[in-house]
Amino acid sequence: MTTAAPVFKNSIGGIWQAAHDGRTFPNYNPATGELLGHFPLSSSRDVDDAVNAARLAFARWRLVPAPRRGEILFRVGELLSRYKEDLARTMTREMGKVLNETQGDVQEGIDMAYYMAGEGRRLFGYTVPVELPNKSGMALRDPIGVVACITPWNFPVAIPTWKLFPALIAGNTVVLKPASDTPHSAQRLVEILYEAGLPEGVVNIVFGSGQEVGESLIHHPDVSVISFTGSTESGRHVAVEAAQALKRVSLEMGGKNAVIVLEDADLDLAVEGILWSAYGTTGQRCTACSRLIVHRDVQDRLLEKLVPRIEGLRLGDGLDEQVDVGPVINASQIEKIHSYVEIGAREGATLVTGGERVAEGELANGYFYRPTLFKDVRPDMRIAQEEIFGPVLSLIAVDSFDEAIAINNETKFGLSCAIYTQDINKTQRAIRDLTTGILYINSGTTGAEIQLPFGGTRGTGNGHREAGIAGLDVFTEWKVVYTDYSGKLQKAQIDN
Ligand code: UN1
Repeated sequence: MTTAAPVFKNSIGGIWQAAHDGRTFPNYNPATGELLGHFPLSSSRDVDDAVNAARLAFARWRLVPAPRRGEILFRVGELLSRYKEDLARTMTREMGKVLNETQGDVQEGIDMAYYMAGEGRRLFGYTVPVELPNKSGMALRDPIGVVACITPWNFPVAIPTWKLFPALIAGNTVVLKPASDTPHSAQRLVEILYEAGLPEGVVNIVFGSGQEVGESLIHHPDVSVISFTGSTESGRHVAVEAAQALKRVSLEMGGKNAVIVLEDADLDLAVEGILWSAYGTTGQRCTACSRLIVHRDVQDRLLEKLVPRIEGLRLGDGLDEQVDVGPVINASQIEKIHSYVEIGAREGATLVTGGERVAEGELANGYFYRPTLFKDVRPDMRIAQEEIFGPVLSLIAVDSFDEAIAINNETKFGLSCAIYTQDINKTQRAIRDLTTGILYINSGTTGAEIQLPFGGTRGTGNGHREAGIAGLDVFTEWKVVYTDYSGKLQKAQIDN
């Protein structure tokens, strides 16, 4: 260790502690290269301890009445609001996205805290009439046990809260493994949970690599549920491994989300939505727009408006309020983005703007990539099919609404999609025919709110949803109770 950068610890059973073997890894600012801190490079022994602490805490936490659990989440919401600015700055420093987006990220956590806190007084089950007299039937939600949450770097507070808060309100306990590019935001979140009065061991955090910490969590016999958000490649691996062990898995992975602009669209409105959803968060959202499907009649007019706006986006350190687009997360990500730009050029797409790394002046030590647009993209090109996770947008021109729908539906993903049209009949067809988990009409592909289900079709996930009431399904098991108060044996399907 070379500098005075702070050294952080895992939280296991409510106690902050170093990894067993004392190893650490560094955390850097992607805008400046500055060393921010050191975090434990944990091993399977640390995971064992964390899962054990969560298992012990489960025995008590499941018995805490859900409204009481909710009170803790209300306090978490209050504390997240109080620390919002500070947390947003911490996040911008380690993740890169601009301050108003990191504030939005924390806000999603606040929203989720209050929403799930309220669930403490609902957590609805239901009763249904049964076939026999003097007998009742009801279904209620049971917690499952220890939940492993494996979270990505692009929403360092929001995504952990989408998993933790429903898991907690339902009575589960958690081991959180945050992405190693954004450990500090997750560390602060866990500190805040304990400040709000969470009992020891109910949430544990173990820092380290996917290979070691992630693998150990997936294989641990006392982990009952795995909730994963990240790349398709890693998600597939989690699914295969967890299937062997018959564990419940929720996967939220990639997207190749399209904005469809029809010939009757309000083009000025469309430009705003495209800019925000393609280049906001430097394109690093799973909901980011990376395909622009445009009716050929309006392509030139749209480009006239759009290209100068893309070129006017200011790159820089997200802490600077004049900046629109921050850096990408790390060296391998910027290489991946650039390699896709080269692939696009080789495939015959026309580069309209961008297509290069920027490393001059103040940007010299960061991972900055010029917002990029390709046109003349064919739907079967790799840049139109594969998730790039960066500020690269591919324009595909079409001759009809039918063609736009078909192209939208022909990727292996199905998270989000947007359509710009003023024709109410077309919006109804869009609702019916677009294969997508989330559809936006006359706004961009990002900005899902936490009270509605979040997730996608096809290769985006495995059928589960996060957020909203549906978000509880991953973390609860339905238990059905029949009570026979007739005082005699009644045989269902025979006596009735
Ligand atoms: C993600 O990119 O993984 O809808 C989540 C949105 C945000 C969440 C994105 N509320 O863009």
